[in-house]
Amino acid sequence: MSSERKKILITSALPYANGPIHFGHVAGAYLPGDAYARFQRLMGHDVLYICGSDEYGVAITLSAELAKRTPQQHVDLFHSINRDLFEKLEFSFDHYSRTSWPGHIPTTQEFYLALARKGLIEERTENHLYSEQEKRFLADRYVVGTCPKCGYEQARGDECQRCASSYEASDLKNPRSKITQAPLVLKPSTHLYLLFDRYKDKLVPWLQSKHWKDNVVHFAMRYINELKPRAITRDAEWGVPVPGHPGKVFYVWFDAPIGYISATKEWAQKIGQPEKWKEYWLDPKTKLVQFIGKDNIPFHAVFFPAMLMGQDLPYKLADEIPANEFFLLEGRQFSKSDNWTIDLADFFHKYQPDQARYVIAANAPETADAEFSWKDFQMRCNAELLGKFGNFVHRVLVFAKQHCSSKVPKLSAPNEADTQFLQRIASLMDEIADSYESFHLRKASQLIMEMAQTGNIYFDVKKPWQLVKAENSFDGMESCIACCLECIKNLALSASPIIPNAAQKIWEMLGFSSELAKGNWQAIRSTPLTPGQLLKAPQVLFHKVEELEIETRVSQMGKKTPLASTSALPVHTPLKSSIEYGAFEALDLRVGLVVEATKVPKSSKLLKLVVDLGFEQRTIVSGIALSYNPQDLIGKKVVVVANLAPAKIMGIESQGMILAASHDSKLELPQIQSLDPGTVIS
Ligand code: B3M
Ligand code: ZN
Repeated sequence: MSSERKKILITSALPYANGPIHFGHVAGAYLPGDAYARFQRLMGHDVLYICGSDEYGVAITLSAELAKRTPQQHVDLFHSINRDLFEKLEFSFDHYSRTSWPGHIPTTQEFYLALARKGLIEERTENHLYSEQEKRFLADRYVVGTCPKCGYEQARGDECQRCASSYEASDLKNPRSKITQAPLVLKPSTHLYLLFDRYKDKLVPWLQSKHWKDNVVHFAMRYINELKPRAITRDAEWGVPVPGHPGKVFYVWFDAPIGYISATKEWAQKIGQPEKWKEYWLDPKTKLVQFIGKDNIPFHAVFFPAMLMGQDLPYKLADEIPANEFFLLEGRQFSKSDNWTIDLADFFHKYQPDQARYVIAANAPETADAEFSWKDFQMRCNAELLGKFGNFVHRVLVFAKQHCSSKVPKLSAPNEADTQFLQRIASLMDEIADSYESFHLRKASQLIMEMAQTGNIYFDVKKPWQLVKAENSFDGMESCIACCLECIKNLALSASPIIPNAAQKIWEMLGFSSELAKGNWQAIRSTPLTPGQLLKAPQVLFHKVEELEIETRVSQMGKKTPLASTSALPVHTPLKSSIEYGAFEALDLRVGLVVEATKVPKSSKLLKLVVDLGFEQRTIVSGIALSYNPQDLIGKKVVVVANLAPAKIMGIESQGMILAASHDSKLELPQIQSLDPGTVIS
C-alpha cells in the first residue's frame, strides 16, 4: 500500500429530512461511508467526510402539509432527528449540513447561471395542472384522478396503483387536488430545461474509464443512452429560487447534489477558512468518493457529473461511486407506513451502536440485496461479537492479570507456532486493509472475526494455563500471552472503523490513553506493545442479546404484516367506547405536590408517595418505581385522581391515583409547571 498522503473527499447521499433514517439507509450509503472514512483517517490520509439533510422537494412539502407543519418546521424536525441518530450510531462526519442553510442558495444559483451562459438551458412552455382554488400549480404527487387506462378513480398523479400503468398527470381524467379535492385545470407554464443530451459524448468515455461495479456502470449507461433535456424547475415556493423567474424553484434533484459542495463551503466557514472548500472540490488530485444506495445511481453517475462538466470552475467528478443494493428488514423493504420498521430511538435504549454497526457491516448489501433479521442480529451479537471477539479479549486479559501481574510480558522465546500465529495476523491485516480500501465491508468484518477465532484456537492449542505451572515453560507462557496481546491490538485497530467504541475500550485495556481513531494504521501495526506496559482491568465489551427479547420482536413483526399492509395506521391500543360528558365530569382531577416518596418493601414496581393537595395530604401507592427514583419525585407536581375510592395495595391504604402515560415498561408522568397543589384539572 502506498504511503503517499492523499486528499480524500467522502460524501454519503444527503438523506431527505422527511422522516427518520432506518437501517436500510444506514447499510446502503452511511455505514460503508463512515467505515471507509475512519479507515482512511487511520491510513494517515487527509479525509473530509461530508453529509447533510436534503430539505427541498415536493415529497417534503406534501408530507409537511399533511402533518400540518410548515416545510421549515418539518425539515427542522427531521434534520435534528436524523442528525441525532447519526450521532448515536457514532458517525464521524466532519460536517453535517442541510440544504436549507442560506449559503446553499447562491451556490445553486451560480451553478444554473454557468449552465445558462453556456447555452445549456432552454425555456419550454407546457400545460400543467393548476388549482384555481389554491392558486397554484400542483406537482404529480399532489394530484389524484381517474386512471386513463382502467378507470380507477383514486389513481395517483404519475402511476395507477391498481393497473400499474404510468402516464403524465395531465392525462388523468377528472384530476383533483389530493389535499382539498378541488378540481384542477390545465394551464400553460414555462419551465427551464437542462440540455443533458449535449453531454452524452463526454459522459460515455468518462464512465468507461472507470472500473466501477457492474451495477453502477450498466445502470448509468442505460440512462446515458436515453439522455434528453429535463426540466430543472418547478412551480413552488419551497426550494431554491430560480433567478429571474419569480414563483419558480429548482427541482430538488438539481439542487441536492450541489448540496455536497455548499455543505463543504459551510464546513470551511465553520473552521474559519472559507476558501478551503476549493482545496477539495477544485483540486484534480482530490479523490472524490460518493457513497449512495442504488436508487441514486443515475443522479450521481450521469446528471450531477453533467452539471459539473458544464461549470466554468474545474470541479472534481466522482472517482468512485460505491453504490450498494437494497437492505431489507426480515425479507421486505423497510416501510414506515406499513409499520415494517425498527424504531431506532427505541433500539438504542436496548442495544449498543457497535452491535448495530457490526451486524449491518457483516450483512452489507454489496453485490446483492441483503437483510437485517432479528435472529441473525442475535446470533451475530452473541456468537460472534461476544463468543469469538469479546471472549478472546476477555480470556487473555484475565489470564494476563492473574499470571503476568497485569503487564505486557516479554516475547522472549517465540517458537514456530508463535511466529506462524503472528504471520497469520499480519496477513489478515493486509487482507482487511485491502477490503476496506476496495469497499468490501462485509469481507472486512468476516476477516476480523477470523482473526479473533484464530486467536481463540491459538490460545486453546498453546494452553498457557499449563505452561504457567512449570518453571521451564514460564517464558513460553509469556511469549504466548505477548502474541495474544499483539493479536488483540490488531483486532482493535482493524475493527475500529466498524465498532469504534469497543475498539477504543480495548485500546485502553491494553494500557493506552490516546484516541485509537487518531492513531496510524501502519505505525500501530508495526510497533510491538512495550513489555512491562500496564494493562487495565478487562471490561465488558458487548451485551448479550436475550432469546426472549428477540422472540417478542419477531412475533410482533409477524403480527403487524397482514394488518399493516391494509392500513397505514400504526398498531395502537383500541379506543374504548364513548362516554357521556357526565361520566367525565364525575372525575375529580387535582394538581398534587409529591412531598415524600419511598419504595414499597418487597415490590419492584410500587412507590409509596405522600402527595399534598393544598388542603390535605394523601398517601398514594403508585406503580412507577421502574421509571422514577423516589428522590427524583420529591417536589414534582403530578395529576391525582382525587375522588377514587381508597384501596389497599400491599397492605397500604392508597387514597387516590396518579396519572401516567405508559408503553410496554416505559412510563412517563404528565408535567404541571406553575399551578398550585389542589388546582382542579378538567
Ligand atoms: N435525498 C434521496 C435519498 O435520500 C436523496 C439523495 C440526495 S443525494 C444528493 O435516497
Ligand atoms: Zn389504472
